Amino acid sequence: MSCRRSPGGRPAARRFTAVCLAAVAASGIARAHQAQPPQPDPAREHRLAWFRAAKYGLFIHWGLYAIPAGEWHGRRCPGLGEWLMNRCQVPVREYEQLAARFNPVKFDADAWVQLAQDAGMKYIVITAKHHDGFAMFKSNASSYNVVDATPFKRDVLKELADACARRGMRLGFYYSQSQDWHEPGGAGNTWDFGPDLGPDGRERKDYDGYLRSKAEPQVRELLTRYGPVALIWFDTPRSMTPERGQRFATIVRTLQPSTLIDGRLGTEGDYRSTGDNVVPDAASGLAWETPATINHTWGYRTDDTDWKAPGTILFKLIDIVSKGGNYLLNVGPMADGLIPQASQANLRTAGRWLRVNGEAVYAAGPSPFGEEFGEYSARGALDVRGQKLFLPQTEWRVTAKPGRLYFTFFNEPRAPFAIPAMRNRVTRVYRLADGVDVPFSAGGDGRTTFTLDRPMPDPMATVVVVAYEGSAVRR
Ligand code: FHN
Repeated sequence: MSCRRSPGGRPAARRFTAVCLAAVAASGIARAHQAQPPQPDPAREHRLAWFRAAKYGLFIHWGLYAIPAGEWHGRRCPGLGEWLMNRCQVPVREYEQLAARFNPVKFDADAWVQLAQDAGMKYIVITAKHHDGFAMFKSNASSYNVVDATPFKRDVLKELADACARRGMRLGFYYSQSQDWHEPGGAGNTWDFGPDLGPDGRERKDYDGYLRSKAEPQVRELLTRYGPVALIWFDTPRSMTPERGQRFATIVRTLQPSTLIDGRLGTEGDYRSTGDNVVPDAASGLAWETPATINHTWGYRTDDTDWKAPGTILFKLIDIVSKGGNYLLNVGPMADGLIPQASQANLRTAGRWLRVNGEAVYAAGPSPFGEEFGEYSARGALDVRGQKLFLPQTEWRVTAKPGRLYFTFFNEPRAPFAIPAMRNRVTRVYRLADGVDVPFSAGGDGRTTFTLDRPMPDPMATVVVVAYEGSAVRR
């Protein structure tokens, strides 16, 4: 992936690039394999139309790692649940025995889709194959899959695809194209198969053999057996040269030209993926997405119950939308097929808010202002990456539609609250939730003020709509 500054951006806008790139580096995606920034492309814009409107998606990390759930032979493995095999250096021959125990009899695809709908999410992305190499779908390319290797014998992706089709939910597949710890030629398993690269930096494994015999055929299977695929979410493009990345892109474009490619293939994708849980400090008009955890892991761990509260989820969603991005928020189902109840409850609470206030989110564009995001330290302080320290503000955010601005307050604003200067005449100010007018007055300095009732009608987040003349803000 790569992140590029928006042309002519204000100082805050310039922050998008640095934060994005640093986050990518931190998430283990080598700079050398960042994709080139997408060139203007009408076909891509057409593909992206639904994605830009959707704004909010459900990420699902589910696989064999849900069984150990962070613990191997009584020892807690540090880090992400889905990285257990790597972090505890579990040999393939041991780890693959988990398949014989995978029998999630409580898995109900319709219930998962219902959760996404209740949460107000517009697309789902599920791990078809994560770095452990286990496919959650029937595959002819490898018998290490949920149908052939488990007592469950059900094709999880097929059931989810059917439920999504029934319920009008878009479905995309996460596919770890590069790391595959089950295969001698895949990247990442150094404990069974030795280092990926020799001391001279050259590849030591038959990586292309793995790509051609497993990864590429499996991506073809995903694109031919499950109906329309909204997107393929590639990840950690180690050793993904542009030529290798292009092979995947060609498969996607040939089999399903409307399918989106995320920003982590290793060659140009359709949109930018930030680092995990990273939200840039500024807006961008280019399509982008933040993948994020609802606790601190993607795959289920019994010891991580630190769920983000509904108010936090809503702040992050609206913060991201006000900067032009999408929020792909993850849940980690358990080995029995259920999604932890507490995470469901928080998602549903946020979803109830969205049912009332969704107009401020879905298909909304970024803020025309930017000063509300925060500012650089006036004392010239540096952050941990040695870059100018950005001090974020989290009091309110703005999202936009033609002729309308949506001010979402997360704390009671000053009374009166002065909206940033704009030349358009404000015609009406009202609360989105109940349509009640909010008194406003135009100041001589071009700043309209309004006063919101106290206490704030919805303490979690209250949206005030500012209607104005014209379709775009003039400053
Ligand atoms: O290594 C993976 C990780 O397990 C998880 O899937 C995340 C989701 O964005 N991606 C990688 C790390 O960035």
